[in-house]
Amino acid sequence: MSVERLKQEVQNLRIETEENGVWTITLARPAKRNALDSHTVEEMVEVFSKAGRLGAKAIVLAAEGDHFCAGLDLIEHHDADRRPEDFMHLCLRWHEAFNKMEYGGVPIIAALKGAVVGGGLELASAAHIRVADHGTYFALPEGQRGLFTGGGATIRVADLVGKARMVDMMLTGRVYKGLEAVDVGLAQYLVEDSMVTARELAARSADNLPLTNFAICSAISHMQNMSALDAAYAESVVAGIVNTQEPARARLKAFADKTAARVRPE
Ligand code: 1HE
Repeated sequence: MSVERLKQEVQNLRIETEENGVWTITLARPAKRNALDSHTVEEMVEVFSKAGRLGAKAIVLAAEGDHFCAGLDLIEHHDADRRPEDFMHLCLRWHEAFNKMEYGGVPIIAALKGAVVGGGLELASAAHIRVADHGTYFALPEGQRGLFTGGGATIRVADLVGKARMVDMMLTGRVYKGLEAVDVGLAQYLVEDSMVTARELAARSADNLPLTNFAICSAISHMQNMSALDAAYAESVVAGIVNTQEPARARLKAFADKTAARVRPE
């Protein structure tokens, strides 16, 4: 499968690739506020399974229209009148897509705007960096819709904001935005233009060695799932491989030669 073929295969996502290895994957159902229907979820499984192997060094996850993502396609869900096992299997496909993102080893930077709600927040929380603008707002309206989260919020959103805040968001429909959203951990950046900043962060990430990024964007998440003892062991194994990789030698030499950039506060 080539990148060009993948680009042609998807309908609800748009894929753009740049010379520096940065891909932009755009949710492209703005008329439906980028609500995630089952077809879009399948496209995400496909794209995020293949991006790393097809050369993506970093990914900007963007959205067409005024809103990042309105979550589960409520109209499809209403019309499908699903049985419990149907919805369980659908959730497992959401997990497949979002696990490919979180554990796939390619940095994903979400350029957020407008509504990042319900399953849209579950999607955003599977990215490695979240960039919000001043119009971005976060909520889990499942409680008010008679629903429950099914795309990993109980793990990833709870991880970002803590259990008490997540419960409050679901019980009361509380909406977070602006600096408060950053303070509680829903976004790491609050900027004028989330797309511009996400592209900058992606380009910067793509300059790292791919194996280093793989460890950052896969091993850390895996280690969070382990006991401290096992995580420390796994960390030593990953560091053994990453920290002795051949391409790192030139970077270490540059430091020793005093030609490499120093860490400065500006
Ligand atoms: C949708 C959806 C959707 C919009 N499914 N079609 N998610 C929610 O509860 C969010 C529901 N959506 C909203 O609250 C609002 O639509 C928005 C704040 C996102 C945007 O408002 P607005 O005024 O710009 O748009 P709108 O007029 O509400 O909707 C425009 C169209 O998008 C309209 O379709 P149209 O064919 O009548 O034009 C809407 O039906 C459609 N649309 N949101 C389907 N979500 C794995 S479990 C995950 C659990 C959940 O995610 S629960 C869902 C939570």
